[in-house]
Amino acid sequence: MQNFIQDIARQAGQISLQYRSRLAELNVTAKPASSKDLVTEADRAVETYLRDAITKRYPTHAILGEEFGTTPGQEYRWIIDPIDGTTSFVHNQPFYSISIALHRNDAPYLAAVYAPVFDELFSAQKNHGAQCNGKPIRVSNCRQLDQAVLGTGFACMRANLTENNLPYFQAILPKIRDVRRLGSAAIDLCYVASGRLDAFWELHLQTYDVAAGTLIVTEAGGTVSDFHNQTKNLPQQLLATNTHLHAPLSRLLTNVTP
Ligand code: 2AM
Ligand code: CA
Repeated sequence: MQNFIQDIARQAGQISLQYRSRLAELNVTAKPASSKDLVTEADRAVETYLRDAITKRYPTHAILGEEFGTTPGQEYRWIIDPIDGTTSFVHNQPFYSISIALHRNDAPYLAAVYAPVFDELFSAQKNHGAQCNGKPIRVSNCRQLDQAVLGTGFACMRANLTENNLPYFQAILPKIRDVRRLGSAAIDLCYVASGRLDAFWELHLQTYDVAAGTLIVTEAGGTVSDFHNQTKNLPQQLLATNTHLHAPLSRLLTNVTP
């Protein structure tokens, strides 16, 4: 299964790159819920490829995908985001990824996040650590907020929700070294796992955005929770850190009045 999840992530990445090479011709539409929430033929083609490959190999497994919803099944459940960072993809930017998680009896078991433009495959297996292109990765050692670089995103504003990230952004930015906004929650989480970011927070993400990345973070020594250092508000509130910065960031986030 470990080889299979990585093979299909890479293959899905190749399909996305074919679409990317003729981006100008691509049919881009907005989802019914919001004019800012985009979907392309590439999202659908990648998810179709992944669903077909999984169903052929494991016909009894359940599948949850961003574009085509739920296929019922037993014991194992695949959670797919065919293109995480569709806005980046549509604007010909490199920060998008294919995100695939496999849960067994509702617990995270395997994960793969592939960033095709960088040819970087992040992967993890429960209790067996995390890797990038086969080499072990680890969260950063940063212990001071004023030396930390954080990632965040604004999914809530794309979805036109009233609760938004700006008050949190305003509270955190003055305390840290700098912030990055890459556009793919799955990549943000892998960057925390590999020490390129010291932490990441965002509101109103969906299970398919974060299922793979959160296992990769925890297997790399990081910590994932909601803003209150609990799990009950995941993934509506997500804080992923190198563990050292978890308590101070949780304190800052919970002091914000949204
Ligand atoms: P997407 O590109 O697959 O939609 C960027 O802030 C992150 O938020 C990306 O991972 C993006 O995933 C996700 N995102 C943005 N708007 C979203 C929405 N309405 N629902 C779920 N995820 C969203
Ligand atoms: Ca997504």
